Amino acid sequence: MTKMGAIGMAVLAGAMLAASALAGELAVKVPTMVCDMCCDTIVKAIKGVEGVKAVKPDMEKKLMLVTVEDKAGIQEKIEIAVSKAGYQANGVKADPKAFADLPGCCKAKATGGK
Ligand SMILES: [Cu+2]
Repeated sequence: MTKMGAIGMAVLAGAMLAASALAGELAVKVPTMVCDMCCDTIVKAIKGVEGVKAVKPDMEKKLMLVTVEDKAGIQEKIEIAVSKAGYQANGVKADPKAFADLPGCCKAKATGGK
């Protein structure tokens, strides 16, 4: 690599680092997720939040790994979106009305695991 090439690469790496300073991954606990249907519903709800880039579910740990553009203030928005979809997110309980509309299988197991 030429000297100029090396400098160019360093500048590029620095710029990328600066741009992603606030970006990152959040782990959102969704303890009432029991099946693939729950999973789909929650993923869709989180994807609807502005600034969310990707959602990776972890069924076993009952977690949603959310990649965001900017971490500032977004966790709350995600928690509310999940709650409105009928599921608990971290310490935020599911919205009762949304929960009532969930398919029976998801509901029965969710209430059992209080
Ligand atoms: Cu379910």
